[in-house]
Amino acid sequence: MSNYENLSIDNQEGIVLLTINRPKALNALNGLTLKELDQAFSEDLKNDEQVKAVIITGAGDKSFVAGADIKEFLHIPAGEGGQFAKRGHDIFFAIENFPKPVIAAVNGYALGGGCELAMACHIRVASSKAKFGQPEVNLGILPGYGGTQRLTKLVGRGRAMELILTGDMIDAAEAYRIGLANQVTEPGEEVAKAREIATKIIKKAPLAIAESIKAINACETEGANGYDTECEAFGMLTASADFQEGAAAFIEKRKANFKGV
Ligand code: DAK
Repeated sequence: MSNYENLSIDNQEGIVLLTINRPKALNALNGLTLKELDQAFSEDLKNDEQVKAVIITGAGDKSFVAGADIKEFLHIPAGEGGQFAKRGHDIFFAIENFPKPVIAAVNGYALGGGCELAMACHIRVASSKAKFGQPEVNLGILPGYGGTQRLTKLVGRGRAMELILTGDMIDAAEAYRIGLANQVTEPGEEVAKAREIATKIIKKAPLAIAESIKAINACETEGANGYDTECEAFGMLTASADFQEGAAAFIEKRKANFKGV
C-alpha cells in the first residue's frame, strides 16, 4: 500500500475506511488528493485481496468534501480545463466501476466535487447534518467531475436542473427524499451504518457482487447494452464454483462458504 499524505486508510476485517484528510480546507479535493484517490482505486485497493469493501468519509465532523480546491483550480491554465475534467472523470469512473462495494459515509458538506465523489460511490449513507449541493454556477463553472450526468441519473432531470442551476444546498432529509442519499443516520453514526451495509454485502459471493456492479453500471453507460452485460455475467456466474456452493448451501440448509471463484 502506498504512503498517502491526504488519505488515511484503515482496514478492519476487509472493510477499508478511507478518510479524505484535509480538515483545515474542509477536505477539498486538491491535485494531490485526486492523485492519491486514483492510486488507491486504480491500484492499491483494487489489487489487495484483503480489501473486500471501501467506505469513504471526510476527516472532522463538519465536512465530507467541500468541493474541488477552489484556491488551486483557479490556476488551471486557460484552455486546459477540458483536459483536467477528463483526468478527473477517469478517477471517478475508477470508483464507480470498482469491483468491490464503495459506500460514501457523508458526514457533513458534500458540495461540488464532494457531491460528485459521493455520487460516484455505489451507495450513500448521510448523517442528518450532511448538506449536499452543486454550487459551481456561483463560481462561473458547471460540475466538472460527472455531476451533470450522475445527479440527473440519480434524481431525475427536473431535480438535477433545479439543484445545478440554482446552486442551492439541500439537507440530508431532502437528499433522502429525492433519492440522492440511500439512508440517513444520527450524526456520527454514518460510518457505522455504512460498515453494517458493507458487512452484509461482503458475506455474499464476491464475483456476483462484482458482476452486479458491472451490470447495473452498464444501464447508464453509453453504447453498452445492459441486458447483454447481464446475460454475459449470468453465464459466467452459473459456471462459477461459488454458484455450486451457494446452491448446495441452500439445499443443505447451511451457510455458504464463498471463495470468489
Ligand atoms: N476549496 C478550498 N478551500 C476551501 C473550500 C474549497 N472548496 N471549501 C472550504 N475551504 C476552506 C476555506 O477557504 C477556509 O479556509 P481558511 O480561510 O480558514 O484558510 C476553510 O476551508 C473553512 O471554510 P469556511 O471558513 O468557509 O467555513 P464555513 O463553515 O464558514 O463555510 C462552506 C463552509 C462549505 C459553506 C464554505 O466553506 C464554502 O462555501 N465552501 C466552498 C464550497 C464550494 O463552492 N464548493 C464547490 C467548489 S466548485 C474541475 C472539475 C470539477 C471541479 C473543479 C474543476 N476540473 C475538471 C478542472 C469542481 C468544482 C467544485 O467543486
